[in-house]
Amino acid sequence: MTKGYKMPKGFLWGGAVAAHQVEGGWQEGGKGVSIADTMRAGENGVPRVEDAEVLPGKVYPNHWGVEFYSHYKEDIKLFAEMGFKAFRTSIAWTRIYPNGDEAVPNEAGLAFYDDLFAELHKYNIEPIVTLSHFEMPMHLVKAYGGFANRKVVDCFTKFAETCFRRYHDQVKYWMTFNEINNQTSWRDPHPLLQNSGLILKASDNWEEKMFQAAHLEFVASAQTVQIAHAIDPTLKVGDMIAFNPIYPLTARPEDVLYCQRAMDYRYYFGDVMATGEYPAWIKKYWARKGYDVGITAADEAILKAGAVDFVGFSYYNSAVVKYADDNPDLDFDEASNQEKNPYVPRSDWGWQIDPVGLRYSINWMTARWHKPMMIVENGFGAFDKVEKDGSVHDDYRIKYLADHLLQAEKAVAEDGADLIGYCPWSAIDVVSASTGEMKKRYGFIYVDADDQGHGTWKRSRKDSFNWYKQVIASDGADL
Ligand code: BGP
Repeated sequence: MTKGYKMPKGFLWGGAVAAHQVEGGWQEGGKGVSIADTMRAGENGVPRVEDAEVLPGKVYPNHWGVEFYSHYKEDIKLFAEMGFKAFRTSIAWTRIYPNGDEAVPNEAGLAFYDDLFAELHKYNIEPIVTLSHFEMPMHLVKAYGGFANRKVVDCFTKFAETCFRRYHDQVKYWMTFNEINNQTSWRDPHPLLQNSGLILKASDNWEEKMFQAAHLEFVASAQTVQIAHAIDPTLKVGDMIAFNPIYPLTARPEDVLYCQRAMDYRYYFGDVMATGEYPAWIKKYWARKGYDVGITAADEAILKAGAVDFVGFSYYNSAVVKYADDNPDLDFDEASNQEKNPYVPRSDWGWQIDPVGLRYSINWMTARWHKPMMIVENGFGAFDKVEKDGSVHDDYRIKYLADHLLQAEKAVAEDGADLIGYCPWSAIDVVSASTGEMKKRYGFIYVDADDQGHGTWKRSRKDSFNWYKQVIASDGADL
């Protein structure tokens, strides 16, 4: 249906995936073992600390993904058919540095991405690349403790530099760490392993460790921005923030104030990466808690000189908080972030569906960070049903995406936001990051495979495929 809005000329219409969720070929071409390779099917995705190994007899869905490693030409052809102008994926760190700390990169891994990017350019599709999407080499976790250790900052920046030198002619848009701020909602040690490579002991203060690791990721990211610009000033490096706006449950001033703190807490990551500085409140917070985050004067200079060029973000849902009377210090607790919003529906996985929240989020980020923005994930995880003739009527997905796109278009047309691209999750069905399952599907393209990795891997077009094709062809006018 035509709604009267259009995205501007040159807008990067595309789709997104991550290497570990699609590629498979986990031992092809000299690839090493990453954190994602230890993720088991159906066990809530993220590996348990004690199980962060590849054990015989267990099912590890990222070992095959959707076999993109061997099917990428066929898949890119389908992306081109939809009219993609951009495609977001990640480079599996373990293809380039199998252990993460080698002196020289792995040529076979580098060559794979040469071919992948060349294939995209054949169809004038712009690659958008995340450097770290939950894919740290397992060796860096075991040998150094992930981002608990400054050695890993050097390993990451070396990996980034290798990628920039090799691919700067092919790839202009880069992002450093996927959903870097998700660590605040993952108080359990396992997800911290997924994001920053930390394995925590029961005696550790998870929050202090999280702030310390995030700090080293900020330093790594800021150095990466500077390295990119030195190698090729035309490169654009962004952060990647998991953005779900938090609303106060009521207009009670305490609820509103607490909500403000919740937003500050979840999005200080974006503050540091966009402005190069920590906000004042967080330093007070650390002092009150007695945390030593280990920030040096040299680090502060690096952060200041390495602010990102754009803000990449994912948007799936919104959240609601309520102030508790026994919390005068406004300490943010993720448990307070689980209130149900009576005004919005929920998905089969309980995610609140809130298109208007996307417009609000874009405007919030614009006012706060003053950067160009790119939606690098937005989508609807659902059980898809394949009809006898092979078709998939995913009208629920079309509705979700159309409703969200309309709000993004309004943010541009009515509010003046500088939105440069839209890459919904996911370009093709992928293994779910939080559940390790295939049955939570997001793609425009159906892949015949189940949670155990059984199937023909045949690709087919869902109804949303044809819908998105028409959206792109009309620059977003025809939703
Ligand atoms: C984000 C991740 C993606 C992706 C998506 C959907 O958190 O960056 O990797 O998977 O969410 O989440 P899920 O697969 O858990 O439904």
